[in-house]
Amino acid sequence: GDSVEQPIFSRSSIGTFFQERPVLNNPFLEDALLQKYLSRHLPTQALGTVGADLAKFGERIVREIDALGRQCDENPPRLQHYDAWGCRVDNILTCPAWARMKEISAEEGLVAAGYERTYGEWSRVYQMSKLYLYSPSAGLYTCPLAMTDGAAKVIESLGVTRPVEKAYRRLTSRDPQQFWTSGQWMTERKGGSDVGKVISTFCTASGTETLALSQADGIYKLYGFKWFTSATDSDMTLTLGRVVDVHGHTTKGSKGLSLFYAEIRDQQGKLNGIEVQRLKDKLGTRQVPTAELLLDGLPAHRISDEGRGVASIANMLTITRIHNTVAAVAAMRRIIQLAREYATKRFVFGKFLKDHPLHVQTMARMEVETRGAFLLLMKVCQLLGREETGLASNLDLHLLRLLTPVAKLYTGKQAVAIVSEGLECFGGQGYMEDTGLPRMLRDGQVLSIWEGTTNILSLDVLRCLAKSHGQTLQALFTDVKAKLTAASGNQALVPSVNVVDSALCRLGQFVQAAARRPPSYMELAARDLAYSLARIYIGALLIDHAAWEGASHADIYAAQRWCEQDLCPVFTKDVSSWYNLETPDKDAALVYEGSPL
Ligand code: UCC
Ligand code: FAD
Repeated sequence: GDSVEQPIFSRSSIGTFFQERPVLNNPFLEDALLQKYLSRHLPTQALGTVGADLAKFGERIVREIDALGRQCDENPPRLQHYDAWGCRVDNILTCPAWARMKEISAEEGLVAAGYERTYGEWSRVYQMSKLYLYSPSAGLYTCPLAMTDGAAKVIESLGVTRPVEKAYRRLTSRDPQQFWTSGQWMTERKGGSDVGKVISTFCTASGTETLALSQADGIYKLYGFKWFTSATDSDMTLTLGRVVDVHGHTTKGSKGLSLFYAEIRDQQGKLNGIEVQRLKDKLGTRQVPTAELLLDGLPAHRISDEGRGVASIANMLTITRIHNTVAAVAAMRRIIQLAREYATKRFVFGKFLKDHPLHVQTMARMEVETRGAFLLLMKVCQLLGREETGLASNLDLHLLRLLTPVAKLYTGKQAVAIVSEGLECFGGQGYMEDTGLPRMLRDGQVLSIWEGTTNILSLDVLRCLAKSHGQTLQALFTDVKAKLTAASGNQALVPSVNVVDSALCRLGQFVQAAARRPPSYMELAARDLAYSLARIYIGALLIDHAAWEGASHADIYAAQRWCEQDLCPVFTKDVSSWYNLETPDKDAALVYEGSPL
């Protein structure tokens, strides 16, 4: 046996082995797919500057930003209700790292880049690529940035005129002294998903109860209670309220909602008719202050036509849902980046983790999911960029509308699964808070809840299919078909092309059959339909990427592996028994068995 000369576990001696920790390297330089995507799509002149900027930013993330993100996590915001002299102040106190993130966001143009449009139709791809590198190190500063971007988009679409001209300039500024962030206050106690409808025998008032009282000078004062308001330390907000007419009446339902712009603090820095009830005690996203607010005469400008609140804020939802997708895909990519690095250092059963085929298979499965999600994200960003530079075809516009909720709902769920698997790649250490890893899972869980839950977004998919009378779906079919046709000459991809083609065909048959059923049928199918669209479209994107001349064997392999899974869940289940009229009762009986209800 081994001869032991000196005891290594005694008194202050705690052993000689310490596991090498995972190290974060430049996330841009280690992201083969992002680099390949940019070299394939960006015009040559843009590629040089964009690539250099992303490489430099990647370095800044490693050197400076990642540590700031950790500090935001370790020093969550606090609410100070009263000052030392007993005056009510409702100060939300954030840490210096959070303030620094605001400066960095301005300096790096993390919102501005989307509006400067330096790279034409590729400007959104550039901006979102930057946010994608930033997100896992950002200490959730991406949350206010998402809403800031959304607010700028709403203002741009409604017109950059008084009273929101100044706000637009500040939201899109690169000057840290000028830069503003915005909130998005939609949710009230009666409804987050349902901000407007709620008209039933159980409930007479509508989801949003905030009242907007018109003032002599043309502005309004808002009275209400906002149940969730994130990044409440923002400078301004967009919010919904119900205008009270001269007779003291409001219009019920969504048709009574208008969109308002409000500045949160006055010239002296005091809250403008707002009381902060409390900060939320959250599972994750603890870096971000999320508050409950009493609006007690908040001065606000109505910026939509009366009753067009929901439709007007929809532009904000599109942008924040894309940011949500960025956050989801970025979390997946980061956990894989760290896990594969760790696998070169952790030595078990006589070899490094990277030499255990079963462990590598686990990471390969995560990688395939992440690649698919990444290509879907980039497609949506590309479409947004085309729309904003007037280059979008009708097909592009339909695809943007459809793929935005599809990407948000699909990647939100994927992120939780992949990050959870990713934590396991570190064994017990993946569960230890001070590694910084568990935070990723806690923060990931919100991605399927805020900005529209999975079911709400599945219903949004149905809404846009219905509103376009099938044209949106047709656009997706046309685009998938074109990608498959272009790739069909590549022998290695033929089986994958056939699988996606037949899934698309089944989806078409399903939708045709569903059109002859009552609407309740489609409602029950909504989530499976959204998943089918996501999986089929991602399959087409992976194939399209793999068929590109610059693609690697790994790109081809990723496409093949994706296509091994069930791409069309809506069809492969016994649909006639799953989505029919008896199902809700059977589901309810199953769920409520044993419950007193
Ligand atoms: O959660 C929040 C902030 C979290 C912090 C920020 C994180 C950002 C990500 C960061 C990553 C790190 S803010 C709260 C978010 N809340 C939601 O997402 C609400 C979820 N609920 C829905 O989306 C519902 O579908 C509603 C509220 C939109 C449903 O309302 P209605 O009143 O039932 O809607 P209608 O009647 O169907 O539609 C009203 C109008 C229609 O237009 P018109 O009147 O012209 O026919 C719709 O076509 O709004 C239009 N519309 C849309 N248009 C509705 N949804 C959309 C859409 N998605 N795109 C375009
Ligand atoms: P509910 O609508 O009560 O949903 C409960 C469940 O019912 C969900 O599973 C949902 O999918 C399902 N469901 C609801 N309706 C249907 C339907 N028609 N068919 C099938 N299933 C359905 N909001 C803001 O406005 N601003 C913010 O800054 C903000 N920040 C947030 C921060 C955090 C950390 C969190 C967790 C939430 C935040 N929210 C914010 C609120 C968030 O947007 C809502 O909580 C979310 O949209 C869900 O709304 P709800 O809570 O009313 O859930």
